[in-house]
Amino acid sequence: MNGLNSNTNSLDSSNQPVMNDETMQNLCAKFYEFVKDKPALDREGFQEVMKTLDLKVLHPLIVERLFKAFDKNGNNWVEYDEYVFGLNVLFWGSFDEKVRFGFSVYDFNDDGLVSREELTTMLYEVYELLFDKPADLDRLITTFVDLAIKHYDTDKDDALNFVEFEFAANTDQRIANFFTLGFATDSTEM
Ligand SMILES: [Ca+2]
Ligand SMILES: [Ca+2]
Ligand SMILES: [Ca+2]
Repeated sequence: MNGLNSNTNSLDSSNQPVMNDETMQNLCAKFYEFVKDKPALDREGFQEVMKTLDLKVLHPLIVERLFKAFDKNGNNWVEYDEYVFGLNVLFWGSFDEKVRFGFSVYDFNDDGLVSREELTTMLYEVYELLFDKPADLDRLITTFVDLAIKHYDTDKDDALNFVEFEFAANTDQRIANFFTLGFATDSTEM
């Protein structure tokens, strides 16, 4: 894997999670297997679901952030409708829906901004979700974050609000890949 090069202009976009109709139907059918005897999916069950997807490395923070993004009513359970909705957004949502979903994953203190720290922390996790870990990951992430803030933080608060985040994803294919956790690249909407 090439990953980010020194000027972050040639992000290789392979290794996105793969999903087809059959996998999606299986996942929907298996909801109650993952739920077991509980009322809905808890974090443990949700992690089991995520393990069935073709993702490289799933760090606990990513699982937690995805769980939060799926749990739209915030009751700490992922119910069937949230589960199907979340999977549909991830795999068949419009590009905009995936960016919005990605923003909710990255903004982990839910203050409506993706801070430099949040961006850095999430990029480490997302990088390993999508790519093999290069030796110089620290440098790649630092460079990427610096460039993303420099180019897209238009109001200069050292953070990306949703408009800035969305604009970055719409403008730069590499950023789109990261901001949508790799789920947008297969989209027919692109
Ligand atoms: Ca819920
Ligand atoms: Ca935030
Ligand atoms: Ca900003």
